[in-house]
Amino acid sequence: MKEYFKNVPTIKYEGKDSKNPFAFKFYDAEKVIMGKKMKEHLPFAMAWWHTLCASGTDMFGRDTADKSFNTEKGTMAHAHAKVDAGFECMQKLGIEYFCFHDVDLVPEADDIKETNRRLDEITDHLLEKMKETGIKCLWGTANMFSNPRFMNGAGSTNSAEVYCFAAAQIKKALELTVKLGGKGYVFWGGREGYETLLNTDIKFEQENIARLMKMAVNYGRSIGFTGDFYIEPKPKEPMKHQYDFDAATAIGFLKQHGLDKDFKMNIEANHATLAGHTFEHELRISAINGMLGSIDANQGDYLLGWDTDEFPSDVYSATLCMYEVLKAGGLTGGFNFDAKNRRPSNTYEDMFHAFILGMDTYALGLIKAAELIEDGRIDAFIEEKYNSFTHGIGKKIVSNEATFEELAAYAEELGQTKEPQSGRQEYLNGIINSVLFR
Ligand code: XLS
Ligand code: NI
Ligand code: NI
Repeated sequence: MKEYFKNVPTIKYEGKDSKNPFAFKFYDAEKVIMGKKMKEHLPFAMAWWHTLCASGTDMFGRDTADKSFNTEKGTMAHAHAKVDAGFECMQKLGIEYFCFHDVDLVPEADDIKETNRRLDEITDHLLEKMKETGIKCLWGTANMFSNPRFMNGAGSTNSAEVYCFAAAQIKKALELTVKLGGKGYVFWGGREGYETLLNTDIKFEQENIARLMKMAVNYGRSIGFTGDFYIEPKPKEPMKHQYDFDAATAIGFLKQHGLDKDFKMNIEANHATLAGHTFEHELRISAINGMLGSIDANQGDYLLGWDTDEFPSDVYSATLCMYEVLKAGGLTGGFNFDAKNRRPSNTYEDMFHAFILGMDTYALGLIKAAELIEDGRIDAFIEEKYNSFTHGIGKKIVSNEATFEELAAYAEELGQTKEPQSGRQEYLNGIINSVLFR
């Protein structure tokens, strides 16, 4: 068996004092936290597209990283080499899942029938490697944004013909997800949105997207897909207005169209901040609606207005994320590193440094979030804050027994409220720091 990353050993946990660039400092897969192993709390996934396809090309320059894996790019030999390289990468890191778009796996042919044949061939290879290694599929998806035919959208397209190609791609991607035993199926609305109302019928487009999703659910269930469908909200890029702006918007859409029983959210950190929210806000909104499914673990750059898809290094953010995840009782999905190296970090070694950074950041986030929960001061503060609703008139309100007349009479009797209670934000921020940096 060919080894692609010869300079990189199997990555092991060595503890926080280790200076070995190829060791975990915090991610200790077997360590038990709040009754569960770290690797169970953190089912990490490798994103096929960033790890095995993206090579540093941007709007201003071509590839800086070599992802040819000693083959000619755009061939099936290359597609097969990516499978072997991808599994070597995951095995060396102890990553147990991967995520894919259809066209990450094989070069797209001119005829969809040939593309599908290639997909059958490559997924046979994938299945073999999965059996051999125990590595699993977290989720699959169809790329309905790269091909020029989708320039006006996929589910939101003006062309019935293009709509059929979108359906055909989803149908195939669902079949592949079932074949690979994927836990989820993602809809990220790459071109589902618009640039100007002057050429757009939003209502029509959104109804057509819902139709496509309904057909996908029906078909998926009919071929034995029992996992979750996910919407991955994003406010903009590539479109100026993306329909799945944020979790609240996507959840509203799903409820409106009766899709909420089959769908959950796949929340991406960088998309959250692009929407003007914190990552933890998006997680909380999903969780309180029973729709926290999976996470695209990355981070953005607050100085830049686009999806930079950086590997997570911000422990503060990872802690607040894991706080939400632990409080929600964990994810049904996992943590997909939808993240890529910076363009000048162009070697294989950099690839591994990036994953080590990301996995250590989430491990630290998990450790610290568990400590915050055990500390209990935040929970205690929130409980105390809403205390007035646990008895008397407050209790009547939340048990839906109060009337407007009664509440108004209560207010009139008091004449004036007591001093408003402090929100104590600075005190609470201090607690986070004291737990993070002890
Ligand atoms: C792009 C999205 C994409 C999805 C999968 O911004 O994050 O990578 O995760 O289509
Ligand atoms: Ni993204
Ligand atoms: Ni993503």
